[in-house]
Amino acid sequence: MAERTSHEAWHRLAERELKASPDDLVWRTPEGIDVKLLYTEADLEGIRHLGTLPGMEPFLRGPRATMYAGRPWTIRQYAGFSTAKESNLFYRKALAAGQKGLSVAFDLATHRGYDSDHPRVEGDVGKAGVAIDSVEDMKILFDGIPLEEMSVSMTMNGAVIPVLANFIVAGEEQGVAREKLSGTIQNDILKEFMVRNTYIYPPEPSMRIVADIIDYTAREMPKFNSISISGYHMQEAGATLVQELAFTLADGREYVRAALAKGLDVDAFAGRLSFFFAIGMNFFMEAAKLRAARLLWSRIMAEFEPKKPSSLMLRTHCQTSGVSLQEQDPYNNIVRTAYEALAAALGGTQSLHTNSFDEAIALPTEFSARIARNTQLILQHETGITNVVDPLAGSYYVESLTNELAEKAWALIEEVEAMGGMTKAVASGLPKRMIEEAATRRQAAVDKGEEVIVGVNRYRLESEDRIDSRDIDNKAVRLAQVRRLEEIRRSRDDARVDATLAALEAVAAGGPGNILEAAVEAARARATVGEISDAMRRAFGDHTARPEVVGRIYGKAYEGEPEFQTLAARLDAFAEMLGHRPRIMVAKLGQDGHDRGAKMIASAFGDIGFDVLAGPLFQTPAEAAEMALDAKVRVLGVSSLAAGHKTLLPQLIGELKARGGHEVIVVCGGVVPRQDYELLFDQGVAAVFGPGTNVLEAGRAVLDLMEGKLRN
Ligand code: 2CP
Repeated sequence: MAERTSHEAWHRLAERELKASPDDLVWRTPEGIDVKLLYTEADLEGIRHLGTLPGMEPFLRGPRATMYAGRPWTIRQYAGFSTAKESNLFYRKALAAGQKGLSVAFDLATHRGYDSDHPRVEGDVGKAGVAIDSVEDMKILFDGIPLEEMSVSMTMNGAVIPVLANFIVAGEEQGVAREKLSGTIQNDILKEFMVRNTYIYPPEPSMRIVADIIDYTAREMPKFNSISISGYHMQEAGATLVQELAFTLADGREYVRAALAKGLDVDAFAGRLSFFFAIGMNFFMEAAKLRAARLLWSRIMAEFEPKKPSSLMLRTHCQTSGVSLQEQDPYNNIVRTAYEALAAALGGTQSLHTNSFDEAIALPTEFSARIARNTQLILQHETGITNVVDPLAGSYYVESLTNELAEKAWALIEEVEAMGGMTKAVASGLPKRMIEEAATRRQAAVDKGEEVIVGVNRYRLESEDRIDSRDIDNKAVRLAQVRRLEEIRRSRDDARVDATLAALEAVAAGGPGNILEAAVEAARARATVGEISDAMRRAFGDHTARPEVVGRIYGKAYEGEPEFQTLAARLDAFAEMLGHRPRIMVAKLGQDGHDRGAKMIASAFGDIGFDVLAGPLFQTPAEAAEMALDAKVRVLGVSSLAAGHKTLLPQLIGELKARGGHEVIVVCGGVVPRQDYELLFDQGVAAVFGPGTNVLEAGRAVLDLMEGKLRN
C-alpha cells in the first residue's frame, strides 16, 4: 500500500517535471518491450529466477560459480586474411600482446568449399579471411602455436568437414593427438540458410554433417566444442533480440535432437555445445539477453533429462555488433565497441571479440586491432568488473528485462515448435522473413532520424579525415595459393587420394561410417578442401536458394511522409514517360553471401516504385551481366561486403560491354573504402553508396542517374 502511495506521488512529481505524463515517455523497443521511466520492487513480483545462484541450475547468473573472479573471459579476436603465413604472423603478434585464444576467419572461397584456383572465386581468395586449401596451409597457419595449449575457434559451416579434418591432421602432424585439441568449430548450418548464406549442400545432408561432427568430437575430441550455435548473424541481419534469442535456442534444440537421433547419450555431447551472440547498442537489454539465454537453454535441455548439470549450461562467445559500426566519424566506433563489450561482460560471456573501429570499411589494421584488444584488457584489468559475479542481478530494470525477454523469446520458440521445429521453420522461410522485416523497419527508423546514430544521421561532420585501411593484394594471394596447390598435387599419391575420396563419397551417400572420420583420411592423403567438398557434392548435391524480397515495410514506415511521397511521385512521372516502371537489378557477386544490404535496398526500392529484380547469390560477373541484359534493366546495383569490388566490378562492366550493354548504369553499395571510389569511377561505376547511406537519398541519386542518361 505504502509502495503504491509513494509510486503515485512519484508519478505526480514526474508529471510536474515533464509537464506531461511519464507514460508518454515509454520507449517501445523493436522487441515490442515497453521500457518505462522507472522500475521498482513491484516489477520483481512473480519473477521466479531471482533467488538462483551462479554455477548452479538454471545457470542464469553464469555457468561458473566464481565467473571472472576465478578466470576472466577469453579475449578471442576473430582474424585471418591473405595467406596462412601472413595470418600466422598476425596471430603470433596478437598472442604476445595479450590475446588469449585464437579465432580463425577463413576466406569465402574456403567457406564455400572451393580451392583457390576455382574460376568462381577469383575475387574472393584471401579477402575477408585466410585462404586454406589443404593441410599444408593449415600447418603454416598454426606454425609455432602449440595446439595442445591454445584453444582455437574456427568459423566454418559450409566446408566444415574438410576444414575440421585439416585441423585435426595439422594437430596430428604437430605431434598433438586429437583428444588434446581444444577449441570450437562453428558448424551451425541452420542459421546459414536463414541469414549467413555460406551453405553448400541442401538442409537435410547438412544436418547430417552437423550430427556426425557432434558424434565424432564426443568420441574423439573431449576438449573440443562441437558447435557454436549462433545468433550473431541474425542480429547482424537485422533481427530483434527476441528473434535472435528464440531462433538461436530453437536451432540448438534441433541440433540436440539430430545428435540424439544418431543414438548418442545426451550427456556425452551436451556439455560441449556452445553458443555465440551479438552484442549491440541496447546496453541493458543485451546484458539481460545473455542471462535470459542461459535460463531458457537450461529449460530446453531439461526436457532431454540429462544427468550431468553441465548439460544444462549455456556457455557463449560474444562479438560486438558489426552493423553498429559506422563509416562516418569512425573513431566513434571505439566508443560503441567499448560499451558493447561492457554489456557482454556484465551479461556473463565466456569469450569475446571486440570489433576494430575500421571494420565498417575494411579489415583491421595492426593499429585498430590493438585498440580493439586493449578495450578488453582495460575492462579486465582496470575497471574492477571482474571481481563480482553477475553484478546486475537484483536490478529492478535488468531483472524485469531478463524476464520479459525470456517470456517473449519462449513464446516464439513455442511458435517454431508448433511448426515442427527449426528445420521446418527455416524451410518455410518464416524466420528469414521476420528478420528481414525487422531489418527494413529499423532502416526506415534510422533514415527518418527516429533512431539516432551519432555522426551519421545527427552531429555529422562536414568533412571527414581519411583513415588508413588494410588492403589485400588478391591477385598475389591467389597466385601463391595456386602455386602451392600445384605443388601438393604433384607430390601426393594420387591413388591414395582417389581411394580416400571414393570412401568419403560412399559414407556421404549413406554407407556406414562417420563423414568426418572419412574426411580425416582424405586430408591425411592431401586431398584438398575443394576435392573433399566435391566428393560430398557428388553425394548430396548443391543447395540453391530462391531470392525473396519482403515488401511494404519501408514504405509503410514512411506512410504520409512528404519526403517519401515526393520521390515516389517523381518516379511515377518518370515511369509514365517511359511507359513502364524503370527496372533495377540488385546483384551479389562472387562468394559474398552477406545479403542484408541487398535485400534491404531491393525491398525499399520496390516500395518507392522501382521495378526490382533481385539476382541470386554467388553470381559470376558474366552471369549477372547476362541476367541484367535479358531483363533489360536500366540500373545494375552491386552490393559488395567482402572486399571483392576491385576485382569483380571491372569484370562486370567488361562483361556488360562485351554483350553490348553500354547503356546499363552500374552502381555499387556496401563496404567500399573511400580510396577505392576513384578506381571504381574510372572503371565506369556511376555511383558508390557506402555504409550509412540513407535509402531515400540513394533512391533519388539513382533516379537522377536514369534521368541524366535519358537526357544525354
Ligand atoms: C572458466 N573456467 C574456469 C572458470 N571459468 N575454471 C575455473 N574457474 C572459473 N571461474 C574453465 C572452463 O571450464 C574451461 O575449461 C576453461 O576455463 C576455458 O573457459 P571457457 O569458459 O570454456 O572459455 P573458452 O575456452 O574460451 O570457450 C568459450 C566458448 C567456446 C564459448 C565455450 O565455444 C568459444 O571459444 N567460442 C568462440 C567462438 C568464436 O570465436 N567464434 C568466432 C565467430 P574446460 O574446457 O576444461 O571446461 S567469428 C564471427 C564472424 C562474424 C562470423 O561468424 O562470420
